[in-house]
Parts: sequence; structure tokens; C-alpha cells
Amino acid sequence: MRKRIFSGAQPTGELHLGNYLGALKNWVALQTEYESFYCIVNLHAITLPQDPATLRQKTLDLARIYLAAGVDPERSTIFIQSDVPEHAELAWVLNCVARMGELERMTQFKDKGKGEERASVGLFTYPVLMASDILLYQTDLVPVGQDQKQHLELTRDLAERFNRDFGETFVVPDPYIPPVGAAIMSLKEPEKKMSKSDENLNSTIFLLDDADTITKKYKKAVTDSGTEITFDGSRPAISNLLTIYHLLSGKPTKDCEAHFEGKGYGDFKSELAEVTIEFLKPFQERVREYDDDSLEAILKSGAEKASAVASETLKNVYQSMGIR
Ligand code: AQP
Repeated sequence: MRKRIFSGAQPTGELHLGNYLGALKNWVALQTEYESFYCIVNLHAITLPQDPATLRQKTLDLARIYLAAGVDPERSTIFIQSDVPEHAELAWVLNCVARMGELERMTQFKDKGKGEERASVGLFTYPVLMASDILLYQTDLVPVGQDQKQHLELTRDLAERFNRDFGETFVVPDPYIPPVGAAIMSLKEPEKKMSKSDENLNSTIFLLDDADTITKKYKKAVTDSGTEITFDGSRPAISNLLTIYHLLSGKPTKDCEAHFEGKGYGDFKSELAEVTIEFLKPFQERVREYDDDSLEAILKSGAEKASAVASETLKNVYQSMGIR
């Protein structure tokens, strides 16, 4: 039997190069080898306030992004989280397995909740819903960016604890964090990750940005002191830009460094913009190809396939726990 993959993204804001290089690119590469489930995690989105009409639209837009990026509905199951109610049901069960102390240590909650009294309980238990997404599909591998590593470790702990207390029920998943591209950083503050919710729009290259916007954003990107264009951990801004160049151009790292030897930051940024625009052009054309009807058909069939697996897992979970 083929091994399984599960991963997802939130239909909040616009997807950016970080989401693509850290996650989506690997989903596409791995779908030939693994039985793959790719979810649009709209229940995660509501852990922060969302406008209902926008959320509805963004949910379909994200399905278009998956398809345009190369997720193939003939090979992979693409579906919306709320179409498979077992996600929320298993999350409740796992909420009763998870401990307050371990959730309090989650850094994403600390960043996004900012210690506010008004942060939702859903934001606090976000990693438990993520664990339920993954464990429902008896997932072997979870391709994610570096920022999700801690949540993956919690998922493994919950699976192991459940298996120990109630008998072997879940596959314990491994993360797949790409060696390069797992943490694409902000163009304005290279110590922070590139993020959908960054208030400074110049920090982020969105997948649907037009050519002019991309060129302007790179022009405004911060650089480090010095002049060399090399991969160097002590110069995070240039290393980040060069990583993007390397991944989008497909050129080996040594060739990238050699190519820019003796050139200035201005030339480098122009070439980086060109490579990005060229890379995104066919993707942006494909996004427009899917009409609502064909999209709905793909999502309906995806939800049916996902439900068949999810309901079987939840049945086993309830049975092991003595829940009717
Ligand atoms: N900067 C990044 N570099 C590499 N990978 C990244 N991912 C996110 N940011 C980067 C990966 O993208 C996948 C989907 O992310 P998500 O929709 O769950 O959003 P997120 O992780 O909360 O990060 P975002 O996109 O920046 O959104 P906000 O601003 O809302 O936090 C995940 O696999 C993630 O690791």
C-alpha cells in the first residue's frame, strides 16, 4: 500500500512565496509517490476573526491556487475541512487527551495571541485541530514549513499517548520539512518569516502579485551591509533573497553565487524580479482557468474520498474509548 500524505493551508489572506516554496511545491512533488490528501483548513481560519463573505470566497480561491500550483485532482484528494465533520469531532476527543501545559508552550499561540485575554480558545487549541486533521488520515508524512515543526511534534505526542492509553489506533506521522525553503523570510524584516498577515505588504511577495508590484517590492527589500551576493547565515537579508532566486530559477547554489559575483544589489534585485515574474506568469494564468462548477465538482469528490477514510478512523477511536 502507498504511504499517505496530509497537509493543508488556511484560506486567510493571499498565499505567498513562503507558502509555495515551504509547502505547496513539495505537495506537488510528493503526490506521485504518496497517496495525498490536501485540505483547505477553513475551520482553522476562524481561530482569528474572519468576514464570512470573504472567507467563503477565499476558500474557493485557495482550491484554485492548489490546482494552479500543480496539485492534480486525479492523483490527490483536494477537499474543504468543514465538508468532513470528523475533523471537528476528533479535535474534541484530542482536546481531552492534550494537556494545558503542552499547548501553553506552543510558540504560534504566543505570537498570534500576543498574551491577549480576548484571544479565542480556538486559537489556543489550533494545534489540536491540526493533529486531528493529520491523524484522521493515518498519515505517514506531513510536508510543512519550519513554522509548523512544533505542531507536528505535538501531533506525534498525542498519537503516541492515545495509542498507549487506548491501544494502537493512529499512525505516528513524520514531518517533511524541505532542506531549503522551509523558512522564507520577510523582505522588510528578515528575522521574521514571510507571512500572509504581515501588515507591511512590502514584506511579502504574493503569488498573485503583478509584475510591477513584484519589481517594486524587491527594490524596497532590505539588504545587509557589505556587497557580496552569497549564501551566508550572518547576512540573512541577502541569503533569503538568494534562496528565493535559487529555488525559482532552479540553478544550483554555487552557480547562483558565481552568476552574481562582482554585481551590485541593484542588478541582483532586477534579475530576482525577472525570475519571479517569469515563474509566476504561467501559474497566474492557470488560476483563472477553473470556473466555479468544475471547482465544486472536484471539492465534492474530494470530500467523499476524505470522508470514507476519516469516518473509519473516528469509528475506531470511539470504539477504543467506549463512546457509542
Ligand atoms: N515564510 C514561510 N516559509 C516557508 N513555509 C511557510 N509556510 C508559511 N509561511 C512560510 C507554510 O505554508 C503552509 C501553509 O500555511 P498556513 O496557511 O497554515 O499559514 P501559516 O503557517 O499560519 O503562515 P502564513 O501563511 O504566514 O499565515 P499567517 O500570517 O496567517 O500566519 C504551512 O505548511 C506553513 O508551514
